[in-house]
Amino acid sequence: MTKLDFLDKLGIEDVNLGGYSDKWLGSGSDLDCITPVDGTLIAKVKQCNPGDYENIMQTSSEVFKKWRMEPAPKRGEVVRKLANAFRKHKSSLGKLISWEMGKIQAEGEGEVQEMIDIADYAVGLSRQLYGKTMHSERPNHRMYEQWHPLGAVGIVTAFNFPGAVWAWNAMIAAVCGDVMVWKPSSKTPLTAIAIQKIVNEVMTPLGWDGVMSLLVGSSRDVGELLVHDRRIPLVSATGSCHMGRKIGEAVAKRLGRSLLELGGNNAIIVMPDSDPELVLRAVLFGAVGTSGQRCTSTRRLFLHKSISSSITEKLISSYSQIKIGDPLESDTIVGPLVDGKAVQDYSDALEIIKKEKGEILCGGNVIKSDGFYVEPTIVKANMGMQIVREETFAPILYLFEFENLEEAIESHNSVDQGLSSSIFTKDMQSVEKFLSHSGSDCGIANVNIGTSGAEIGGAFGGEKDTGGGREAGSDSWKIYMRRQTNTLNWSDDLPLAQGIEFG
Ligand code: UN1
Repeated sequence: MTKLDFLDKLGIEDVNLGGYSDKWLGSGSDLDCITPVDGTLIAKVKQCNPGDYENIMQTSSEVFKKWRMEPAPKRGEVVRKLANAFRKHKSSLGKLISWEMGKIQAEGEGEVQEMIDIADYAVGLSRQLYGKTMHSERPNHRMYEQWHPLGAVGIVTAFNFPGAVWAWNAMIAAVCGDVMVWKPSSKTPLTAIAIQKIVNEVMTPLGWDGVMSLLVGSSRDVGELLVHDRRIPLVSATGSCHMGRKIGEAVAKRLGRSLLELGGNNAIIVMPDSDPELVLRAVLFGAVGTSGQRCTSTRRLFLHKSISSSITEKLISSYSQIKIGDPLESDTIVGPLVDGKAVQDYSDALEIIKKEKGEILCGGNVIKSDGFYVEPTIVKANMGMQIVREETFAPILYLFEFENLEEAIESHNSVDQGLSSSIFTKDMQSVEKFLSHSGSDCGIANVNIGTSGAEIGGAFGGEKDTGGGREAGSDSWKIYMRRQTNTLNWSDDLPLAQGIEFG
């Protein structure tokens, strides 16, 4: 992989994908990289084998001993340099993401912005890894807690956010004093390599090689090793519920920690008093953005029956104007799906929809061309259909009608996943009902905002089969550290807690 023609074509000279001799590239078998834009082979990447894995783990374990002793604000300073490097390469990296996995350029660049945002956040966090001080029940004693670095973090990421989700984990874990080993999706190794090269540009001159390592390889060859490795106290994984369940079980078996951010089946509830313009824009971005391949994508739309037909008409009319095509063309709204398997999943879902008597209101076809394009689809459905309970990673939106909010919330919560949700209304009681203990059961619940496009400042993740993990902002950092409770006695006596007299 010395010269890649597509980089010239995209005009991104500052993305360096390196050569075979780079130490972070593997010595195992070749992985074919196919762009979904036109279905052509754009590169071959050397994958890591178990021997490479072992080398990486040994280096990481050694580097951890030094990195953990670096003061957290100094680690923050290193992350600040990474943020600047991401800024420098934002446009090119955004284009590469588009070319490798198919999201439109605006979203590709938005993803790099998300990497920059979380890095900036982590810089501030590096001075705010606070522990509590408690009042001891014993005289002249002091109690407090400290947060220490945890060790090596395994980061398993999906193709749909090939950079941002790594950054959510890596930037926070870095200021927490951890080292990390990243196994990206085998569908997006080039983005991972480009990011690792940027990391190396910053870290190598600072002497911090090995804090962040990359492991391009199959689940069978290296993913399994990572999941079962007791040297990795935390495995953070993003992907399907099926994959997450396997990882969660394996990590739990060795009493490790896992942070799981898995599938969603996200819905918007639209009340009669909502602003139809806002609803339309939010549904479009949520349902067809990233070609329906976000874990936060809007998959279900609950429409109050008084506004159902007018919103449905408007939606169908908007869908008919969507430009589908090359994600790097500025007027494209929907790029391709990631690969042929994703197109097959879309087709299979449509077959089931027809069998289950869902009514296809628009779309429903695979577009015959080079690349992996499908039509965004709207289906009139009911919650009795099995397919609406599944997360199909494609732009298929199911519509449901409801009469009252309680009924809508019940249907909304009746699926296995619990990631993101939203309501459109101006009525305070409806808002509070939706956000109350008996409202949305999701990790994310929005008002007059769609289900996707969360900011990094909040904790991101969801309940039930979504896995329960929280990444990015708020106090998500705590899972990347180990808590230690310290009790100090500065008296001349040894009083026991609970007033126990002993001996
Ligand atoms: C994902 O799809 O795994 O909230 C992450 C969003 C993005 C992140 C999605 N900020 O849609």
